[in-house]
Amino acid sequence: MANAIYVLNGPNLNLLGTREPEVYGTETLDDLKQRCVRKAESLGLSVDFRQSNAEGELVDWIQEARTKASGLIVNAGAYSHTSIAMLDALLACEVPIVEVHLSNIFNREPFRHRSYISRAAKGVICGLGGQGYELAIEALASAISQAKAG
Ligand code: CA2
Repeated sequence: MANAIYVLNGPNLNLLGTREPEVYGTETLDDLKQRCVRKAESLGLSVDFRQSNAEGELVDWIQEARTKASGLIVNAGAYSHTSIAMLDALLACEVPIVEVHLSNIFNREPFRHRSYISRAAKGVICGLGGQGYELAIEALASAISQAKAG
């Protein structure tokens, strides 16, 4: 897929829209996917949107993105706060990376304040719900076109 942006979602994000709307909003994962597809299309890009509850599968997809994607958006869910394996895979991935969280991880429990994977990200967006994914796509579109120009 030329100019594809991979959007990788981690554990439990398949439950969006079913519980905890005060934290995660009312949009389902499929709603988020539609938002991303529309935003990417408006910028001449395409999106490969995926979710997994398995850390190893997410690592495999990050490795795949190294050669198949022009940019990567990752909401690693709770693995953000635990996974050095995902960090290592992201550090090996030479495409621009934006980390997104629906909730503001800094006004929640202290264990959510640290994300291991932020070290590999060009930028981090949190607390803006689904809009954060759209902003991440805009940021990647700029990074991709700058890389092409340079
Ligand atoms: O705010 C985010 O996007 C998070 O990445 C979501 C993770 C959480 O562990 C991170 O600290 C922050 C949890 C996703 C769980 O999503 C659910 C959605 C609806 C119902 C239950 C869980």
